[in-house]
Amino acid sequence: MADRQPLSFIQSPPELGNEFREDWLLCAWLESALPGRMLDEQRDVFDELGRRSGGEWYRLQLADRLNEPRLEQWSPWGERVDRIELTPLWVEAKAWAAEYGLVATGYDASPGEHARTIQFARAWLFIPSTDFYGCPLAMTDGAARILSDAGNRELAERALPHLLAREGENFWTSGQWMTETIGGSDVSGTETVAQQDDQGRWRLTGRKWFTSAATSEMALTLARPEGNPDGSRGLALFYVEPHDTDGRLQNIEILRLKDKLGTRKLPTAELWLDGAPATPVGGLDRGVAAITPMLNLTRTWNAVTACALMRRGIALATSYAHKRRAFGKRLIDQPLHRQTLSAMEADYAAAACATLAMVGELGRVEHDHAEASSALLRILTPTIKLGTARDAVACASETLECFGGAGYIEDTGLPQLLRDAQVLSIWEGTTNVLSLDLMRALAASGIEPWLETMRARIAQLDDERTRELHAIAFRALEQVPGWLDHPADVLEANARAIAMNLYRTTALVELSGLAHRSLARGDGSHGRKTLVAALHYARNRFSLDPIDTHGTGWSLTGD
Ligand code: MFK
Repeated sequence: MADRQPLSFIQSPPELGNEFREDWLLCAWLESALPGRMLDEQRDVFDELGRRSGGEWYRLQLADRLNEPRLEQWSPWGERVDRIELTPLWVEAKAWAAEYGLVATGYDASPGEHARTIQFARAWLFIPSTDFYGCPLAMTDGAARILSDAGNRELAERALPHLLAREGENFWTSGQWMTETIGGSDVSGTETVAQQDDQGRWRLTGRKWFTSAATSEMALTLARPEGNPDGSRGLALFYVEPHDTDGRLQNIEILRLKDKLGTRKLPTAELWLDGAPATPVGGLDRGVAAITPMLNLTRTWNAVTACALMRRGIALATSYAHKRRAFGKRLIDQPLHRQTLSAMEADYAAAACATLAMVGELGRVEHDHAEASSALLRILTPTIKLGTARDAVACASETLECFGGAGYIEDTGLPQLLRDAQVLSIWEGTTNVLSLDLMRALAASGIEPWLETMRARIAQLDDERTRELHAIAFRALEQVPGWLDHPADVLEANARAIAMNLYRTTALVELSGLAHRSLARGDGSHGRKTLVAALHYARNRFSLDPIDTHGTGWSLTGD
């Protein structure tokens, strides 16, 4: 047999560096948003997170690639046990999340309105190397918010010290059990029933169809107290601790783990509640309204995750472009490839600014309790969740393409980026569900909270260098009120186009604002880069979706 040909070519894989220092956009935002002393105090933690995320954690993630959580339903001796074995990285991620205060920092009093910016900047760096551990953290954050505000002292005293713990052994995560077979997005159809037993203890019976992070120590869930009316107002919000002190599930069966397209390290389960003990968090009705603080926070985490994954894809593609040679040149030296990477960077920069502005607003609302900020945040949350999710899917797809065939090969670790990103536009409300949510928010408050904020931001772009951005953003902004004058059926059919336009406009305004502030501060390096990204976004990516004003939209489906 002839000898095998010697290997003439081995491609160097992409590498990551310090993911904080290399994220110019995040650095620019933090320098502009945080008081100097506060940023200096945080810098070491950001730096350490950036180093671990691009180093040790990323290597662990690649080594863990083929592991998945496993459900063991029976003991060898016939006992029903329903134990979930987590992947090695997930087992460790809990302690890291506690140690870096990825939930607790958001509730710190000392940074005042900046607590959320600090928390989410840390999460930004943690998320891409930890296999969607951000999901339980998102729900934990939502549970902490609800229990902090609900006025149920007993539950708050029991759970909050764990949800906000900074040591792994004390730290609890929370589930959010909302989705049922009949319901999906329409939670009003929830079939789980709550009944009081002979001792007056509430017990829940029903099937929860999609419960993420099923290993959490507590969960918030919806059920209909017996005798309550149909619809979402007849639901109540309950607190559940799935395990007893011996670690056994309390009247809960794990029916199976979901076989998902992505986020496969995340143990998403189908549960049967068979009289599971539960405690009402507040009243015995209006459960959907009661759980919405959690929904709004998980949507915020969703947007942060979208940005963090975009950034990861760009970091890998950029590293590769400096190594890979084809047609006699490195990819980075080829004009079309450079342009492709720049477009991805501009999309990322815009998504990141919109998201970080929303996070800043969240911090102000929680700190100052200002009504105007809260109306603005109600508009921003669905808008930015839906826009960033769609941009993250597009960016992940483009990332794979930047690697050519290697991007399609599983053991590069790259395809996981695309599969994971796809969840972002589905979970926590699809694009359409969130567009309709935005319409409800606009019906309640009007467009003014958003319009006035954006107008004020655009007015600050009074510099020669940002004149073009001022003109484009102003034109986009001023056409919005006209759209909202249309009849309800036209508005509903156009809800997605309106939502995407609001997203793009917000993103452009916030990115332009960052460019302006960085330049005004004399931060030449960040200022120039941000300005180039804003101009690129405005000129090449900022095409407004048309609004169909002729009726309820056109249809090629149905009669
Ligand atoms: C890594 C990051 C990712 C994190 C992942 C975490 C994984 C979590 C796993 C899951 O649990 S996924 C489940 C996600 N499910 C959803 O996101 C549900 C999507 N459906 C909706 O959002 C619907 O719009 C909704 C269920 C809220 C509709 O409910 P209703 O009851 O049919 O509608 P209605 O009447 O509009 O809302 C009821 C009340 O809530 C109203 O208040 P009032 O009773 O005072 O009138 C609304 O104003 C209020 N409300 C609704 N959405 C709100 C809100 N309030 C504030 N913010 C909102 N977003």
